[in-house]
Amino acid sequence: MASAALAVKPILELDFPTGAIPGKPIVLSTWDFGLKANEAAWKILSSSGRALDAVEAGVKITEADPNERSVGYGGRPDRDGRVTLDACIMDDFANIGSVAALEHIMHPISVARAVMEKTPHVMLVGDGALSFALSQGFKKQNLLTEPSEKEWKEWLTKSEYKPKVNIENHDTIGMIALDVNGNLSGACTTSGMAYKMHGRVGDSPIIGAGLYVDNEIGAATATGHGEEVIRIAGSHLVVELMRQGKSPEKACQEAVMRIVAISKKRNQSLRDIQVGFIAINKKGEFGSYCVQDGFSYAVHDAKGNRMAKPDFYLK
Ligand code: SD4
Repeated sequence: MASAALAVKPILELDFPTGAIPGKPIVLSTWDFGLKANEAAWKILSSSGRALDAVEAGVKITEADPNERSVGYGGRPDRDGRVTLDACIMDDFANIGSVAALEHIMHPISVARAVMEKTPHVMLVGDGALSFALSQGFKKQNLLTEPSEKEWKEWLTKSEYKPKVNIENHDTIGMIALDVNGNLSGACTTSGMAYKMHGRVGDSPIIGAGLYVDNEIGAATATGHGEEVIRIAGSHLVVELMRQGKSPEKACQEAVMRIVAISKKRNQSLRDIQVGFIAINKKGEFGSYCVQDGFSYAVHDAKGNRMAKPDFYLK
């Protein structure tokens, strides 16, 4: 019996990197650009790397892609034609770093990580964030691409700020990962809502709103209308709901239901709002929920890299 069992290659060795158990490692990220980003993160996770390194490497792919008219380079500008970027990162030791309204830098997530690792602070904004980035060797670049500039000029003819659900607010990559050692980290990066007021900051660089990680419990990140996510301290809420025993999906759903309840109180039309949360817990279970149809996320685990569609409130 014993020798026959030994002859069979253990399933863990077949399907998972050394030391891994089912559910670990795993990486989740928002929207379909998450698929490419997950590939980069998976390279690190599947060779037993840290979740922190994986999420940074993952979202950098989206930041550098000029065809993603949403995150980093090529992102839609604010109403003054300026591409201003928000990003934050959080690791398993509750180390945090963030930048907001940062201009001219291709990889705000790496600047956020430098804030986390090299300064006594957790958040730098605007010119201060730019000066810090330059002092760290990041290069100043023009991030406004021709197609984004053209669209902005067309927008200017009416100058109506009514972000189109799932399009102009399809602006963020949030990524959360659990590594083979069972440690969690997350990253979130965006050019924010298209045609926002100059200086507007969304949820994405705000720890607790756009991203939260508690290495004992789980991690969550958000996409969509940042104002609504901030109003409920969304990602922190999702993690706290998981702490209370909710599954990742139920936790995301309950957070969305807060947004629903608040929007009713504030007489806000829910049809004009999209918010999606994604979450993983410490066991590697994952889930998501959003206000309305149109949001999807990418999951990469030992079974491969694929898109998943969450359930939503507005049917
Ligand atoms: C923001 N939450 O700046 C971001 C935008 C976004 O999908 O996520 N869009 O409010």
